[in-house]
Amino acid sequence: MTNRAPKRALITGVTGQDGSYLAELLLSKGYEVHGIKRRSSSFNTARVDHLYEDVHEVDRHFTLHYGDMTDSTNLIRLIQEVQPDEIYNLAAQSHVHVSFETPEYTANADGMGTLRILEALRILRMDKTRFYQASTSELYGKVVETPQKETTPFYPRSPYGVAKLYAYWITVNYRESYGMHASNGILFNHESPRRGETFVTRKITRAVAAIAAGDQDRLYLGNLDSMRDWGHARDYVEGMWRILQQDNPGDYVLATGRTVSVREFVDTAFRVAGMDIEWRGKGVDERGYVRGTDRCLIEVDPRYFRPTEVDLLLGDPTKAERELGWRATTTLEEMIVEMVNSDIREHATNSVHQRDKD
Ligand code: NDP
Ligand code: GDR
Repeated sequence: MTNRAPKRALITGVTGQDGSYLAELLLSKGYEVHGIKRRSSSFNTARVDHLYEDVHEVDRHFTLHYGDMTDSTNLIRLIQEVQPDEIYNLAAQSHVHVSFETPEYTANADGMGTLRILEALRILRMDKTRFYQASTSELYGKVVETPQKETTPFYPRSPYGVAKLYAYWITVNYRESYGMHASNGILFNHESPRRGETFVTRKITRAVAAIAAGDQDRLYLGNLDSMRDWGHARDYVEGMWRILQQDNPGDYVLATGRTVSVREFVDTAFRVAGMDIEWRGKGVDERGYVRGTDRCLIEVDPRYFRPTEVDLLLGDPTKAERELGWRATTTLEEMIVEMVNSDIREHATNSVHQRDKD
């Protein structure tokens, strides 16, 4: 029997929600995993600290390198040094609302950053390396067709969506121009206890924990009517890996096929902690009360509205089911229970107070 060398993967954005779950998955499959982390004035590796291996260990499976999507020289050198079999490009300024405040940086990191990696592979003539691009349901933006599938026309509605549109097409173009194994995963929203604190799901579950503990009075939210197709990040990183195991590259929607409003997410999350929400009022005056009382827990704050909104996302994962054998297995309710319970535990240990967050 021959001992094959382990596959080597490079993950950009390894310190993020998806990067941490993907690193765990690849390590469990015997990969040697390399991740790119940004220099920061404070620690930014909390999500992968449990995977850390001492730099002095000889046979290491998990290695972090400093890098940035805005620095081509760094990306070219790292790709040359690591010689990965697979690259997962997850790094991005990923907050839609923030992208209206930092449009140029978002274009640079999310759009040009993708080009930099593809171009590095071309310059280095690494035509065997497979490339995964973290594309997004934000490409669909304004509703043209539901459910949204691989053939649905794109109409992004934010600087983030537009930057990711460039990244999507440059990935397709390098595949077609140079025969690269370059694929897009068009992933619908996916969450987890590791979700960034300013995305709406985590903002809600953290607030539930703080309100339940008596440390917060009210949760301020923006558009309660937005509809999202929410899955669990753990399921979605499995789909990313499957996309790169295909003989041929391609573009795949990963979604649950179910959509609910922000309001319904709030209802379920508060119910998990034993609070039943009753909605009164309309538009910006809508409020959420503890049922049958005058105790107001949720208020709309227009500062969280976006200049242009994505009203409805609902994905059709048929192609991924058929070709990848992939399916989202965690239900929304299971995920909300996991997130709320995790935040209740975290709140008890940190007693961190939730305040006005984006
Ligand atoms: P996160 O925001 O949790 O993680 C983003 C990662 O990118 C972090 O590791 C962050 O580093 C890193 N990063 C940001 N800017 C740079 C930069 N200039 N150079 C190097 N690294 C950088 O995102 P998710 O894990 O949720 O998402 C992963 C990818 O998938 C993103 O590209 C996102 O746009 C995309 N996506 C996400 C979906 C979701 O629902 N989660 C759905 C569809 C697509 P740091 O930790 O230092 O901030
Ligand atoms: P999204 O996620 O924009 O879909 O992008 P987010 O959780 O930020 O917003 C979802 C919806 O909730 C509405 N909303 C609020 N959003 C935030 N952040 N804060 C609030 O207080 C609030 N109130 C209501 C938003 O208007 C929106 O309609 C996520 C990111 O992970 C992207 O990187 C990814 O590409 C897409 O999902 C798919």
